[in-house]
Amino acid sequence: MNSLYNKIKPYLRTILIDHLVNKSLVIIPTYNEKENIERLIHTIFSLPGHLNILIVDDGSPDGTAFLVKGLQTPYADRLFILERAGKLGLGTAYILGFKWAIERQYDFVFEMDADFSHNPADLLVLQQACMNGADLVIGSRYKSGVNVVNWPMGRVLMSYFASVYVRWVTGMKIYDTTSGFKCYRRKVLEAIELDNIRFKGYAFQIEMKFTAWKLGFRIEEIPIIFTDRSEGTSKMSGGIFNEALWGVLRMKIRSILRPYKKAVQV
Ligand SMILES: Nc1nc2c(ncn2[C@@H]2O[C@H](COP(=O)(O)OP(=O)(O)O)[C@@H](O)[C@H]2O)c(=O)[nH]1
Ligand SMILES: [Mg+2]
Repeated sequence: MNSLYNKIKPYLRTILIDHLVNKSLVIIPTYNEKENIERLIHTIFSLPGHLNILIVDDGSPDGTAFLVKGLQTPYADRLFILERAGKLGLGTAYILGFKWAIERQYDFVFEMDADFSHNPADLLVLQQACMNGADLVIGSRYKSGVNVVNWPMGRVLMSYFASVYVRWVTGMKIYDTTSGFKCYRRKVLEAIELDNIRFKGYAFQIEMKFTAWKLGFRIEEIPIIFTDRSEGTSKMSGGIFNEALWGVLRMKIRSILRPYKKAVQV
């Protein structure tokens, strides 16, 4: 808790002031995260400021949604949950969450995993970068070296070279193109045609960044340390990797045939 405090200390004053005027929502998609979800919710709510949380659970058989609903009494009006009947994928879970956030006029909207791979204290670092003027802030594993802890070497190499490949195909100057730890200003989500976002897994993360970049939004990468989950199991599969491999090429070709209308004048 002490190191958490030291990390957020420099941001404390601005965060407390900004939280009086801004509304922030952390969207967390879950599928079988009973080992992590309660501790994560408590940790986020222990941060300074007034972050709200929206869980999008896909009918987790392990009862994740039940645990979340149990916390809605102590955290009334800060903790929300959307439930879908079955495992429909990360991408559509986020799209549902984004629409929910836009309807309720949240100013800052985060994407975050449920498994503590993303350090909750970094939420404040990402938000601060948004407050300093960025439209989309990415928590980046590859901005300064390779900051991944506890992943097998094969998975690190696959993820790193996937990012290199995406940079090469798309031309985006982003090091961590598949990162799922982000903070959006609402206007970015409003400008993206969410119903046209097609992909579900890692490719969803790429497509959101690519679209924001094509629309001319200001994107910033902040180095973070990503630590593999110590509880529960990964839900990512080979199919999701293939979607990214071929999907990026298709996405690039589509963008040439159907150019994006800039939301931002540069
Ligand atoms: N709602 C929902 N959440 C999902 C789905 N697949 C994965 N998740 C969540 O997405 C986050 C990232 O998944 P994870 O298994 O940790 O992927 P990895 O870190 O790439 O191995 C976690 O919070 C998962 O619970 C899904 O189909 N639906
Ligand atoms: Mg994970």
